[in-house]
Amino acid sequence: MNDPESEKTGKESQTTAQLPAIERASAPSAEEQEAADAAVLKESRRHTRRSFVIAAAGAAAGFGVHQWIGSSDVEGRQPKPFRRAFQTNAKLSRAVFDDRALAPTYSVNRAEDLRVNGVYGLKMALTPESWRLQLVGVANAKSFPQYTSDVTAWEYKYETIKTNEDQGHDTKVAPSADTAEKMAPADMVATEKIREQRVVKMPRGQEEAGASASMLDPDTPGLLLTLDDILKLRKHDLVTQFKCIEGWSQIVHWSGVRFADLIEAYPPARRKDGTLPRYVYLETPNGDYYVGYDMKICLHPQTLLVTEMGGKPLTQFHGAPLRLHTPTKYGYKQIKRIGVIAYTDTRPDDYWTKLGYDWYAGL
Ligand SMILES: Nc1nc2c(c(=O)[nH]1)N[C@H]1C(S)=C(S)[C@@H](COP(=O)(O)O)O[C@H]1N2
Ligand SMILES: [Mo]
Repeated sequence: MNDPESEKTGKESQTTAQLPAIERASAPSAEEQEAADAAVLKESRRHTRRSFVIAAAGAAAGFGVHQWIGSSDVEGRQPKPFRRAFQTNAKLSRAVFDDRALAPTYSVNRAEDLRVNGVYGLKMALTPESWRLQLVGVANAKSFPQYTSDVTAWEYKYETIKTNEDQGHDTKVAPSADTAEKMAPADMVATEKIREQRVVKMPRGQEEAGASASMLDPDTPGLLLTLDDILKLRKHDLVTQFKCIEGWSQIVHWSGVRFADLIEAYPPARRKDGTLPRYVYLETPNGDYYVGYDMKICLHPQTLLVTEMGGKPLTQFHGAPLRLHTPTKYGYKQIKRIGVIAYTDTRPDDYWTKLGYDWYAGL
């Protein structure tokens, strides 16, 4: 992590990776690019979720065509030119992306506190002891002590206090230190007795993108893992850059376990030809936020199931007790508060893809 080589690579990438690497119709001049960058950053600070799309579209197409994009037809939620640029980018990244290539890492003293951005599926505080990981598609699942004939029957408990107003993707709003403190898992445990808790089977699809098409059927067998089960895997630290498609990035110190180690400990049932299933589907408890991944990305050595950030346990809004980090994908694929991991051969649904964003979201 402290090796000067990777530190050097890191710096280089930092100067070039401020904004999403999106294909442009014609390359803007450095000046135009700078103006566009400034405009996007300003927009993303100033506006609420509605302008998330528009601000990003400005960045995609370059400064000056913003108006035209704003008035063009909308496919899904995404203006057409943006969508086209994205499709080209996806093809490109599939063609050139080496799955084993490592993202730059940084020395830990450069790590910052990550801002909070996006609280879909996190609005109610989850009672920590009620957390389980529903793991589906495991080979010989019945041979594990955590086996259950229906993982979907697991009941998550929530604090009855509603924890947060809808922050959407308004990057200017972060919970006050006070709120964040109140939501810290340790605190939730301490005040447990004086707080009402209840089991909530929340109705699905309450958030903007609607219900996931990949939700598990009732009576899906699998494993119910506890956080202790996860923490038995080898601890792994990583300091990488986290990039949000809204145009900001931060260096973050992550700790947790490698996704690859979970897959090794609880291997997927193989296909008839002996190969691994192609995809992995993840969702929050009760399914309000969900992402789909290629198995290959989950096996990438820098793809982590994160339990700590900056050396401290994850807070509620950062996805306690378990979130995903991969430096190979934009933030919107990095799901917070994982409730389900399912190995599958069907390409999974994905929250932001439903709203017009690229499924791969590759960096
Ligand atoms: N459950 C959940 N996970 C989520 C989101 C969300 O709204 N809900 N937003 C995503 C997006 S767009 C970003 S940029 C990151 C932000 O993570 P942070 O709040 O820890 O900075 O979380 C990602 N994972
Ligand atoms: Mo994001």
